[in-house]
Amino acid sequence: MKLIGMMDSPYVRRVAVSLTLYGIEFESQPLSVFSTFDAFSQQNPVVKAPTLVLDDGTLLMDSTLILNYFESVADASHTLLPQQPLALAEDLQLLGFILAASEKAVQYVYEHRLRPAEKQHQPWIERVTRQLLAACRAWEGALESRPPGDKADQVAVSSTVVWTFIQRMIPEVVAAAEYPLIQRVSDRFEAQPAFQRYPHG
Ligand SMILES: N[C@@H](CCC(=O)N[C@@H](CS)C(=O)NCC(=O)O)C(=O)O
Repeated sequence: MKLIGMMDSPYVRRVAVSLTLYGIEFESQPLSVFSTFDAFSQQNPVVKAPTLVLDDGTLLMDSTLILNYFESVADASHTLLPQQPLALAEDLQLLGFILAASEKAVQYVYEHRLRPAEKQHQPWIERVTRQLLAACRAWEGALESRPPGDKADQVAVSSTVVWTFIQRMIPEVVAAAEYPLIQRVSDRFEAQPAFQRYPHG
């Protein structure tokens, strides 16, 4: 099984860390969707990271779809989401905020790094920034009533890798001091072996 994509992507990293926690062996192939576009396209013509190639050649894309598959085949002691419907809905709500923050942060980065300065569209940047900060506020608020326990679950994984991505890429946009709970979760889990095995970058 091969996981294609670089660990500077919060989506690739959430899959790598989650697979490790599920106890699943895989080969990491750190191809870039930008600097190695052609090599990536030979693995997946759509060039989306993460791409996961199962041993029988089945190609899975999108971190949440990949994790859906492994969550459904994981044994009960290794699942990363709750089974009970109310607890599951609460976690999925929180993951929605985290993934929205991730998407908006990636859009912000692409707008600034991939577009020439004269083609950047300020109203779009302001819209994305507003959505990003709204998602971070909701994420911080949700962690207050649902702090992760000692064992890493999907909320802990996604919260940690997305926060590290945001703080490495655009700390000037999302001030860490305003989100102490998210920061605390990230500090705690980044020190754990599954996260250290696949560091950001
Ligand atoms: N919703 C997707 C987002 C994946 C995504 O946007 N990946 C970026 C890398 S961080 C990518 O493939 N960018 C290249 C492109 O979209 O062309 C997921 O959860 O996997």
